[in-house]
Amino acid sequence: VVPQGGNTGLSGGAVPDASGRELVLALDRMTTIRDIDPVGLTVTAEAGAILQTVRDAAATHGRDLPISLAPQGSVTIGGLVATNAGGLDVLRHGMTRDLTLGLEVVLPDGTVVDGLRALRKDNAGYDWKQLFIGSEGTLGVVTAAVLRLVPRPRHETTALLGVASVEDSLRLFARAQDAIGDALSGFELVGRSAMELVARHSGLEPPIRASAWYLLVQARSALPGLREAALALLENAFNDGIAIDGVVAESSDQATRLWALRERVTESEAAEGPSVKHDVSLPLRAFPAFLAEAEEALASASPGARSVVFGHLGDGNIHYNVLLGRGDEPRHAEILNRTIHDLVVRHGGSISAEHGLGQYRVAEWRRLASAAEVALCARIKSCLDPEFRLNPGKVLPQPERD
Ligand code: 2HG
Ligand code: ZN
Repeated sequence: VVPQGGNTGLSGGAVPDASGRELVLALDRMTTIRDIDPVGLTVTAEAGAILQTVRDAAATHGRDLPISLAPQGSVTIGGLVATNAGGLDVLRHGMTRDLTLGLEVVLPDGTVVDGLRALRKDNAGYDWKQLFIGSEGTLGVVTAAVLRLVPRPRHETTALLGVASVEDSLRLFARAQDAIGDALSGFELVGRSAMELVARHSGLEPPIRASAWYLLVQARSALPGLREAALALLENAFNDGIAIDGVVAESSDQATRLWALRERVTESEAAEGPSVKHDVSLPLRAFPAFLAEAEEALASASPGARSVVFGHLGDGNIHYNVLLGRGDEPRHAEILNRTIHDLVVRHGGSISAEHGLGQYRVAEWRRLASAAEVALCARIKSCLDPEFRLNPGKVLPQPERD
């Protein structure tokens, strides 16, 4: 049984195999928003409810569910929880796990476990819901969730900056933390090649000078003064030679246009051709060395391949995607994939920051994770789903079938 949400995942976690023995379990008729508590700041919604719909419903109370993903018109609550989705609001509000207060789950044996408690403090027993968040439908089917809401921030500012190096990007991140403090809500990176794809396939150009790297810096708060803080950040960065060029949005329309430069990378990359995706996280200080080594490895593995680098630098998560060169074969993609992942592990990182293992990363995780970690996960699986009824072959390799 393969549970499926909005079908927007990038790791094949909701895709059945072609054996003819797998059933897709669509939850798209469970769309009820069962409750919104604008004072207690919670929403209780069923698995098939669409993220955009839930955000719109929360907005009528002046509240927001702070999860932003480009395909939010298709993404479902069940899919968000099952994959512990990240997105563009993680810097401030964490991943879906950090927003999940309660779950209703159906176990592989049919037991319905009702843990839909809208409580911030609940230390009664094991916190079992954590097992299902990010389990990619392999341990149980999430049918409803209680998620945290936040007050909708009244003030918001977005800046786009051009910088010459990743080192300078990290310097700027430290400065933005100092200048903007808790209001810093986004720190995203787009490399030159990714920006060029957005121009070519989406027709959008950054309104600043061409740079090796672009940074989108966002601040949100109930209190005013953000624009002034962003302008001061920019000015100091120019004066100290850290930023090459930059602009602070003057209206929410302009901010939306700046964010489109970031949000449309994935579709522009797809329009360019097939790519190998690497969704990696690293300690921030490891990024300069990792990127330099990855570019070297890329050049020797396949001279025609091009990297498309972008992502959530403030969260320590970038998408190091590679467009294959003409004449590259599947074996080139495989070698590249391994080489990049080896580098990630050497620098203390993870080969899946926010996209999960699904089916595409299972073998790589098995190759690189410690035997003890894999065995522990296998024990959890066999305890809850000994017959591999749920989403076989995802996260953990599927045992041989008769
Ligand atoms: C994003 O950050 C998504 O835009 C998609 O996680 C990343 O296309 C990708 O590799
Ligand atoms: Zn991402």
